[in-house]
Amino acid sequence: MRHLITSALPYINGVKHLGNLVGSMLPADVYARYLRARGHEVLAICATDEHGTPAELSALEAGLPVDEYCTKMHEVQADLGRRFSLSFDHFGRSSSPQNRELTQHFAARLAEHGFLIERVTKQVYSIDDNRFLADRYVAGTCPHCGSDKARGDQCDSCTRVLDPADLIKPYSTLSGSTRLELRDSKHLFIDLPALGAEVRAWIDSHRDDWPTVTTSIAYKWLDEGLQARGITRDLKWGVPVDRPGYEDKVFYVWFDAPIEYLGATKEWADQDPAHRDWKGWWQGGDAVRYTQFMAKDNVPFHTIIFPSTIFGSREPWKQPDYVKGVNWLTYEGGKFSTREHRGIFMNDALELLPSDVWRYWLMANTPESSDADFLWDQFAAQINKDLVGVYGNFVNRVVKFALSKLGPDVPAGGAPGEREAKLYADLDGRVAELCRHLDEVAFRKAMQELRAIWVEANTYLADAAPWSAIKTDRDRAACVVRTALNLARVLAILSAPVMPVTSHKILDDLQVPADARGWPTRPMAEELAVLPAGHAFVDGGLLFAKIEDAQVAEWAARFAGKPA
Ligand code: B3M
Ligand code: ZN
Repeated sequence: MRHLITSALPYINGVKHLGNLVGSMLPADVYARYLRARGHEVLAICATDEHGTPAELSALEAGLPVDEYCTKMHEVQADLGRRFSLSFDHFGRSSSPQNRELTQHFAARLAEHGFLIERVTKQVYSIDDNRFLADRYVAGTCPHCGSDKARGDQCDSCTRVLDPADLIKPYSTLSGSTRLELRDSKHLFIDLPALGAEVRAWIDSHRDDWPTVTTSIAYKWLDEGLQARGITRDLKWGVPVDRPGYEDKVFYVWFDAPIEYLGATKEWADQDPAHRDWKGWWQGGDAVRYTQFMAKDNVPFHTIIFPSTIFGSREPWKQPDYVKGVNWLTYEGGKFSTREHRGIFMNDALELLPSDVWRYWLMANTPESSDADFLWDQFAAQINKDLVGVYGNFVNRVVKFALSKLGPDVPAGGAPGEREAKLYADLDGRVAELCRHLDEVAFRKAMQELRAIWVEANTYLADAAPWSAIKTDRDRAACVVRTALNLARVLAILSAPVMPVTSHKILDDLQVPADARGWPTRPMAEELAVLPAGHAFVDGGLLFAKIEDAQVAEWAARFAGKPA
C-alpha cells in the first residue's frame, strides 16, 4: 500500500510548544515510521504555514522584512524538527512558487465551476497604519459588558462574538491610532452552501471509522448551516489574487495553507522530477491511502472548508481517507501560551532531556478521547517508571549481566524450555495487538501495549533469574541470557517508531546487522533466535537517566510563564 501522510502545518511565527507537537507533527511521524517499518511506501509531508497578518507582525517585531523573517523561522523549525527525529520526506514552505501556482489554480477551478462569489464588504482601514486591519487588530470597548479590551472579532471578558463596527472607541492595536474608517472592499467567497451536500455525504461515509472528535466537529458545522467564506484579504503578504480588480489583495492564509500539502509534494518532486511523481500521490485514487493529523481547532478546515475546495475544483484530487483529530494538551492545568511563554517549547525541551523521552511521554498521553494535562510530577513518575525502571532497566541489566558472567558474545547454552514457550506465546499475541492499534492510529492503546511488552520482558527475566541459575546450571543461565539479548533486539525494533534514537543505539550496541533490523513478522520462537551464539555485542551504557525531584522543581518554576 502507498501511504500519504500530512500533518497540520506549524505556523511560522515562532518555536512550537509540546501541545502543537503532539497534535500533528509527532503522531504523523510515529505513524510514518511504523508504516515504513512494515514495508509500505510512505510519503510524509509537512511545511511551515507562512502567510497572514501574524507573520507580518512577528516580522515587524523582529525588525525583518517578512520574507526574510519566514526564511529564518522556517530554518529554525526545520532544525527543531530534525532534532525531534521528525522524519518528513519533505518539510516545505507555503510561500513557495509551487504553492502560489496551485493556490491560483484552485481558485480558478472554483470560479470556472461557479463556486466563487464576489461581494463588497466593509473593512476597517487605519489611516495612520496605512493598511486594512484584520478584525482582531482592532480593539475598543465592548458594547455588551463594557470591557475596554474587546477585539474586533470577540470580547474575551464576556466571550461575545463581535464585529469591529460594534466597538465603542475603536483603535488600532498596531499603532494605537484612533483614525479608523470603514472602507468598501471587494472580496471573493467560496460558496460552501452549494458544496454542503457533497461534503455531508462524504462525512457520512466516514461516520463510523473516524475519531469522534473529528466527526462531531464536522457535523456541528454542517448542522449549524454553512455560510460562504471569504478567501481573499486586503494584505500584501500572501499568494496574490490573479484577477483584475484584486491587485492589492492576497488569498486568505487558510485558503492557501492546506493547498500547501499538494504544494509541498510538488516542491519535493521538483527536487528530483525524473523519479518523483507528485500527481501520482494526489491523484492516485484508491492505490493511495491518505491520513491527516491535526488538533481539533483545525478540524473544520480539514473536514469542511478544504474538502469543499477539492470537491469544487471538479478534479480528481484525493480527499483524506482518515482524519486523525486530537484534543488539547494542557500544561499544569492551563493553556500552553506562546505569548506568555507558558509551558514547554520544542527548543527548551531539547535542553532538558533527549527527544525520545518527550516523544514517549507525548505519545503515551496523546489527548485522543479527551484533553490531557502535562503535569511535571506525573511526567517524571512515568518516565522513571516506564523508561528508566522497565525498558531501560531490562536492556541495561541483561547486557551487563551477560558481559560480566558469560563473556563478550551471545552465549550458546541449553535449548529453550517451558518458560520460553510461554514468553513466545505472550509476545506473539501482544505484538499482534500493538500492530492492530498502530494500524488503527490508536496511540494511547499502542503505547500501553508497548509498555506491556517491556513489562513482559522484565517479568521473563525475573522469573528465569539467570543470576540464580548460573550458580547451579550454566547452560540454563546461558539460554536465558541468549533469549533476553534477542528480546532486547525485538524491543528496540518495536519501540523504534516512537523512540528512534534509543532503538538505533540499542541495535548498534548489539551489533545487529542491517538485514536483522526489520519489523518482527515471524513467530517469536524464530525472532528470538536471530542473534546466534557467538554474536558479539558491547555495553553502550545507561539508556535513560532518572529524573530527580530537584530537577522537576527547577523546571516547573522555569516554565510557569510570565505575563506577556
Ligand atoms: N497553521 C495551525 C495553527 O497555526 C495552522 C494549520 C494549517 S494546516 C493546513 O494553528
Ligand atoms: Zn464584552
